[in-house]
Amino acid sequence: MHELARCRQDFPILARTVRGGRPLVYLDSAATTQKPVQVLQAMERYYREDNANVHRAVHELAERATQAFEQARLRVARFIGADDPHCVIFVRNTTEAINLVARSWAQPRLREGDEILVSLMEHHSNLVPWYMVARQTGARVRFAGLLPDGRLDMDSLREKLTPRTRVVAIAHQSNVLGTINPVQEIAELAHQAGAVVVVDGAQSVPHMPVDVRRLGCDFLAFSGHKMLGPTGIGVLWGRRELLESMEPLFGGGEMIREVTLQGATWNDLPHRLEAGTPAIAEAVGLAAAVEYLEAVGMEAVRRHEQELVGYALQRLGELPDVELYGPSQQRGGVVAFNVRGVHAHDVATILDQQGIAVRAGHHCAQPLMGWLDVPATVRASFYLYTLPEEIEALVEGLQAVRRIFGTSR
Ligand code: C6P
Repeated sequence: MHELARCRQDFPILARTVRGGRPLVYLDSAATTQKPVQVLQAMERYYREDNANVHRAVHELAERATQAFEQARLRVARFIGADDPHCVIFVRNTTEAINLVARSWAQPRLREGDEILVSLMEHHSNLVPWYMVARQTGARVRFAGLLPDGRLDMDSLREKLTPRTRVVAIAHQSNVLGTINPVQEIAELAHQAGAVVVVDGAQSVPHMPVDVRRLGCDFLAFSGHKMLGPTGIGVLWGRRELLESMEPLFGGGEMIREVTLQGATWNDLPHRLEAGTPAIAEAVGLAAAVEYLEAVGMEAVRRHEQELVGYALQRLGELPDVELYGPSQQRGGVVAFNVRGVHAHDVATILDQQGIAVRAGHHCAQPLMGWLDVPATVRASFYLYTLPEEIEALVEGLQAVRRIFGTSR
């Protein structure tokens, strides 16, 4: 259980106190993770020593900045098993990555009557962009259903997958239920039906080994800030032929080959999809985060979270008024729950008074809340620096909630 406990000292923020001197218990890593000193130092060093714009000038700093930026691309590509670093497109976050696919790949290709298949557990970032495409093209968004325990209903997915399905867009791991979806199998089915597979890896790439060759998907989207990196940088990986066929969404500097009085032609990948000055220091920070994760080992990260989530489900399951959501197996380090008779926001507020940071609300997954038939849930989410003692603190915090609201029997 304590295999990764030594990591904690790398995260200065975890040593701070909150709410008048209480130790911080940070259980909101699915929203954003904390950053180790290695990432903070890499970014500071970049700004102190190498800062310049990339791909533009010949001076030494420009060369160093360009090299650091492209090294970051290489490192990220290797991390997800991508052979070609040019197929790693730096964007701001998962949301931007999925919107880029929706607008640049899907929108020009889809027609009235075409179908986009998503699941009932999608984050709005993997739903709203598809609604937007549907609105523009007359295509229809369809939903694969869930089994009562919160796993994806594969029969429902097979049933909804038709010759009209052009896109299957699916979360690798739910940010609420923690469910890990069988993306490899889904990709095979989708490809047999002739659809393109977009994987929302926001909650999987940070928490388990992910290899795009093994997944068999066509696009993978994820965010740096959810994997120890800074905000402002995310990744869209795509198959080369698909990325090359995409009309750029943004025009401007760096994405062009030539601009004349008559028009413009586009640069090669990845630049054609990265208009303007990119998030250079953030890419450097993301590379340091990847280096950190690789040193710990993604198998070890996954193991640690499996242990934590098992422990959390057991301990929270012992509280009579707590209703837990999501499957017991094949889930990541996320536990969503409600305390019967108490609104999720009240639970989160009382926990916060004790220094425990959780998220409460619909978690940008309103269709899923509808399926659960609740307005909101509380969510505790873990990472490599989370300790079992913090789960104990959560249990104690929930006992205080039950005392305050008189739910304890
Ligand atoms: N979920 C959460 O607290 P961005 O905001 O673009 O970095 O990530 C969007 C996103 C997409 N898909 C999934 C499965 C996600 O969990 C998220 C972000 C955070 O659950 C913030 S809403």
